[in-house]
Amino acid sequence: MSARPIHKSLVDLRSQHKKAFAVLVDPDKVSIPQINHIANLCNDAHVDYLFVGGSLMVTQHLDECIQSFKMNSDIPVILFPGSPSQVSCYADALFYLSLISGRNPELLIGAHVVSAPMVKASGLEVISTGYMVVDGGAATTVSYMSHSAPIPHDKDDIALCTAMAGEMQGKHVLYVDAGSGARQPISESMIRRIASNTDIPLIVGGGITDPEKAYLNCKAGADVIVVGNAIEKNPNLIKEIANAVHQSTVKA
Ligand code: 1GP
Repeated sequence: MSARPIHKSLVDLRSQHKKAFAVLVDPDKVSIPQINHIANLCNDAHVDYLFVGGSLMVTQHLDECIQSFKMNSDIPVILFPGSPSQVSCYADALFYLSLISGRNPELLIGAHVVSAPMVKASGLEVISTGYMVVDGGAATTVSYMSHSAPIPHDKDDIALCTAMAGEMQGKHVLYVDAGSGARQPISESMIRRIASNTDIPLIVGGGITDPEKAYLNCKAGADVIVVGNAIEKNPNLIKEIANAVHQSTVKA
């Protein structure tokens, strides 16, 4: 088996023209019975990844959340941390996020220096991630917390150059995010520009609320679609969006 199985699975998506669906869970917003229910829905829908993370982490049950999910599902769990403290050795991998769209040194390297010993000791698979926040039409938590302006929604060129820089810096993947609950998700034209000019896996999320948008994003070149907020409101969307994402592979 690959020494970095999760990273390999993401790279394989692009080379095999497959699309994946990731459900994002914020431990602050789910109880343990709810996470068990989500695990069952994810299993039924053949969800590809569970992303776990939140901007704040007010509650202390990150480990418990992941352990409960793992007791009910074999779906890989990847940490999507909002802060350096959000590390759990029960996950399979961690997005080591560098906010390359921002100009806050703390989120480019500072927090990484602080968390490096803890991350190393966790034994987690580390996925170096070029994290790009794009204006989603609402003041999202990530923009506020990061003290960074997002990339303007219609500036595909800036997004493309940022993505190219991330790739050339050696990031393993790109995560382009309009922010949780964004009013305007990432445009298909921005996804198309980035996907057709970079070769590393492209993860897209923020404000995706329906299967049609997920499908169109895949067609535009996203390799992984992430949905959190909409699923919190309507867990039945898990199956609908998973089907749309996987269908986009079939009709390549
Ligand atoms: C946010 O990309 C994720 O960081 C998902 O966004 O919660 O709007 O689906 P939503």
